[in-house]
Amino acid sequence: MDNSTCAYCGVGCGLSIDLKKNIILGQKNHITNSGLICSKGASQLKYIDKNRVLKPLYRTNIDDDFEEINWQRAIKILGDKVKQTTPAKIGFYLSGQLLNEDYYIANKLAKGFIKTSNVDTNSRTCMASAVVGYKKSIGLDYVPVTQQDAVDSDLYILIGSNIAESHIVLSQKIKKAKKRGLKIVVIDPRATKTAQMSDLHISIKSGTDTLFLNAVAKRLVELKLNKPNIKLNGYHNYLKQLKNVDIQKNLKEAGVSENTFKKFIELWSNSVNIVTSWTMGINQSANGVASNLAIINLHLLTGKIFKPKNGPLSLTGQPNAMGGREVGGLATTLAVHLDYTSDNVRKVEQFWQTSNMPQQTGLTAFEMIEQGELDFLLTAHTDPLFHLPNRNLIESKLKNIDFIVELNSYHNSETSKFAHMILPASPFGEKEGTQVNLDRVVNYQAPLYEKSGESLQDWEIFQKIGAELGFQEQFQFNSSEDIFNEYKEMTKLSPDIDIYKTSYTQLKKEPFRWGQNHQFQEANIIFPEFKCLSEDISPEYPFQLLTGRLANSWHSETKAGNNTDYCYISEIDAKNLHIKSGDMIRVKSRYGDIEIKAEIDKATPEKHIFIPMHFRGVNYLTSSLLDQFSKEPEYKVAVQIII
Ligand SMILES: Nc1nc2c(c(=O)[nH]1)N[C@H]1C(S)=C(S)[C@@H](COP(=O)(O)OP(=O)(O)OC[C@H]3O[C@@H](n4cnc5c(=O)[nH]c(N)nc54)[C@H](O)[C@@H]3O)O[C@H]1N2
Ligand SMILES: Nc1nc2c(c(=O)[nH]1)N[C@H]1C(S)=C(S)[C@@H](COP(=O)(O)OP(=O)(O)OC[C@H]3O[C@@H](n4cnc5c(=O)[nH]c(N)nc54)[C@H](O)[C@@H]3O)O[C@H]1N2
Ligand code: SF4
Ligand SMILES: [Mo]
Repeated sequence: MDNSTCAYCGVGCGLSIDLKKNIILGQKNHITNSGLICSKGASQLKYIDKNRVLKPLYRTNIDDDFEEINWQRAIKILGDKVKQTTPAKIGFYLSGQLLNEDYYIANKLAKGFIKTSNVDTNSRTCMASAVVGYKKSIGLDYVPVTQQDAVDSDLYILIGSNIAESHIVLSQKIKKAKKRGLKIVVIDPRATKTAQMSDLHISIKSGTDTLFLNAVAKRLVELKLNKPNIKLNGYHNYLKQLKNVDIQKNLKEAGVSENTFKKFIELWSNSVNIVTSWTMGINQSANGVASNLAIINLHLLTGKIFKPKNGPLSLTGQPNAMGGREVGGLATTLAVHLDYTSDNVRKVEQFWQTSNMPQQTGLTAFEMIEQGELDFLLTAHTDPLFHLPNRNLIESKLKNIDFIVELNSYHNSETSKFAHMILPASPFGEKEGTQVNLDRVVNYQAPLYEKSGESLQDWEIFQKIGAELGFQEQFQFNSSEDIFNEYKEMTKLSPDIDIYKTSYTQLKKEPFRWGQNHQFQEANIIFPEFKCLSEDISPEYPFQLLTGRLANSWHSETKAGNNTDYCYISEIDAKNLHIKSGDMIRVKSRYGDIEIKAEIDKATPEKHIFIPMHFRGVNYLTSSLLDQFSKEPEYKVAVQIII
């Protein structure tokens, strides 16, 4: 049996793999999953050689077909393209699915040597609002709770988070905990599978969570339940602003009844230990950061934080979204949780033995492409054309980029339609490295097979590019472990990451949770202002579009999932519009339109349409609206249905 880690979601399950029998089981003694596993996790061996890119592919013009070329020629062409332009016109678009080692090398090459800070990741579309929320309130990008705390708490609140389909092993544990008395509240416009296992489902109007949460805060203060257990900067001012909150008005705007609100307040008041989790329903919003603050505030205000079984537990989606935050994969951090200050830049320059690094943050994911000024775009382990909002706009911008290179293991990504070069990356099973799950557990992912064809691990490709650009000396790593050793040394510069305490030898035996001894002395409590920026439904666009996940699919479905080409509408809307399950409909927004099969669904509320984000055309409908602080897209628009 080989031990490894699941390459799908942020839960971060340990795997026991029997290669002779070709089966994957949950690792029994693993700190996170204790033997549990979901169907995606158990079936990942079958994707290792399906539909693989096995050789470098190249074309001079995106209207031509790709031709196979050798590595040497590919890297020479790519290097020449980098040399022909300036750092400001170069962008690296990375992914929360890269391993730490791949991410670290990409960041070092781009920021340290190519000297561009335009290094961002698909995590911008995913949890950037949570990063900003934590940094503003507790001062650090640090998740101060674990999954086990949620399981052991008395009340688990899930806001905009459908763990029954997205964090399945966590949801299995929560289901079990419910049997011994754990209460569950789900706040989601849809009656999701998670809502179906809850004690209270609040079908909130999408985008209004800040209003609801501020109303809760005010009521808790009225009930004298404000008992902070840490020094709160700005507390006086916060309480003053809370006084102006009109509970009735907020509830009305959020579509929550007085009675439901009362039930929620009762559950909060009667629970000793409370954990709150949130995911895309909160983060992907023009008020994403505000709602993150509003959630964390409830815990700060009532002293339900920084102690076991309590606190705000943001759930990251991708397997190494956290690792990406930590190495510095966001354009807004330098490396190892260091922000861009001249002092920090100097420290990092010294560590990497380089000079003249960029002094400022770079372009974030959407901006990188929307601003349309790049000459060179590299994407690794992600498909921006599939996943960025306002696809018609993104397509028009991609067409103007002189050179796009994609690192992918599989054929047929949407971005590959606009790429000039595709470089073959070795996927899960053929690569080695580490990844960090949603509650700071560093796990080891084991190589199981030889690499196929001419594929290389992502970091090896970045290293080749580094050498071509003249940085052989700084990119001489012989193994993933070599890179990890340099990375862990670098974490000594970090304000909080103590990954330097572990090693490959130890990680192969058991995972390591970083930041165990971090002590918080104070936090900031900031009143979150709600801004009414989202598109509301109107007579012309009478349906609210929501997008999200299904249990057996993974994103663009190059791996798990199959043809998710349908949308959900409510029974009542189907009746009014004379739509039957299986009918083709046209869905149109102000930004684009698509054709899709309709399915009637009980979980979808009236005047809503739910399209699985796995449907590749989904982002023809979405808009360019971003949260102003985190630059995370909103992905929610008003649409019309045309029969
Ligand atoms: N099976 C599967 N699991 C996955 C993934 C996958 O592709 N497939 N992807 C992973 C990734 S990268 C991520 S980020 C996570 C995402 O995990 P989740 O965020 O749990 O997944 P979504 O389906 O996007 O769910 C978002 C929920 O928010 C609700 N929602 C929408 N708008 C609002 C709002 O304004 N307020 C509130 N309160 N709720 C709202 C939606 O109805 C939906 O149920 O899943 C991870 N796990
Ligand atoms: N409308 C809407 N849009 C969304 C969302 C939503 O909820 N609604 N969610 C957003 C979120 S949270 C996320 S995380 C994104 C996800 O969006 P993406 O990151 O674009 O989705 P994936 O399909 O996971 O893309 C991963 C790519 O990496 C490739 N790959 C697999 N293994 C390897 C490897 O080892 N190396 C390399 N180099 N490549 C590999 C896969 O073939 C695939 O093309 O979508 C975002 N977009
Ligand atoms: S819950 Fe997530 S990490 Fe665990 S097996 Fe399923 S997909 Fe993998
Ligand atoms: Mo995500």
